[in-house]
Amino acid sequence: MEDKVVMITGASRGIGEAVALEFAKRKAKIVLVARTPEDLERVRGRVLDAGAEDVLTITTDISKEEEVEVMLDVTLSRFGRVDILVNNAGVGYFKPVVDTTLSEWQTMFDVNVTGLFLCTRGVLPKMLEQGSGHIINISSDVGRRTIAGGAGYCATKFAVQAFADALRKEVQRQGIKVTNILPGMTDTYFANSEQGAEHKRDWLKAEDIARAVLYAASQPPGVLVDDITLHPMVQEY
Ligand code: NJP
Repeated sequence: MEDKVVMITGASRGIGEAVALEFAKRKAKIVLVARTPEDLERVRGRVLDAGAEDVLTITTDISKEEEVEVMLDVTLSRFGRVDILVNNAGVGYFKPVVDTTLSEWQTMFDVNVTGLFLCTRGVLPKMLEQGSGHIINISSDVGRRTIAGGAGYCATKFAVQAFADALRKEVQRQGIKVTNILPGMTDTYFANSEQGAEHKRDWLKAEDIARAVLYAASQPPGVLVDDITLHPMVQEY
């Protein structure tokens, strides 16, 4: 990963932080993206300690087109390229449809789908110019199946899967890979929950997802990993 420029959204905690640390250990140049500057600064310190060659933090709400444009301008003026985009930022509200507000519905689509589209569309011209690049989406196991109480969230992740599958067909002949990682229940702060809570003891750890991202990202140029699904042994699937 030396000299590779890896941009990670939702990098201020949870899975995004773990992904950043995995790439840092392999001496990549890392761009950390999220909305909370203090959290990004904390992760920046950890990522530098872990061995990253260089780190850039950019405070960005990925659902806002103008902020994503600035994020890309700043990245390209610093590094001149993007080799890997990890579309990880995501939000979820889990409740029956009848109780789901329009604002919750829209926030899930704005971040999980539109934000992912904006970041992907933003890096593609540079990747096409490079003739190489890798878009890795942190989707969800509920991007291929559904759960009661998660209709809106499932719909966003099904959208991610469809978007990625179609995009892969568009760009794979131009040297660009598209991979979806589909985690099951993972111990993070997701959906305003507590990381390390007792009931999550046997769930996947953020590092488990990060290793899957690394696996996909470290294949030879001719090998394309479409999807990786992971879930904890305790989760019925
Ligand atoms: O969640 P969490 P995870 N613009 O809440 C950022 C998927 N997944 O690590 O902006 C930019 O700890 C937020 O930072 P901040 C899930 O759908 C999870 O578990 O400062 N960034 C934080 O860094 C998601 O796609 C589970 O608030 C924004 C990060 O996103 C991915 O895993 C299961 C943002 C969220 O960290 C990572 O989630 C599954 C915005 N508008 C899929 N909004 C699971 N944990 O069980 C949020 O199947 N962020």
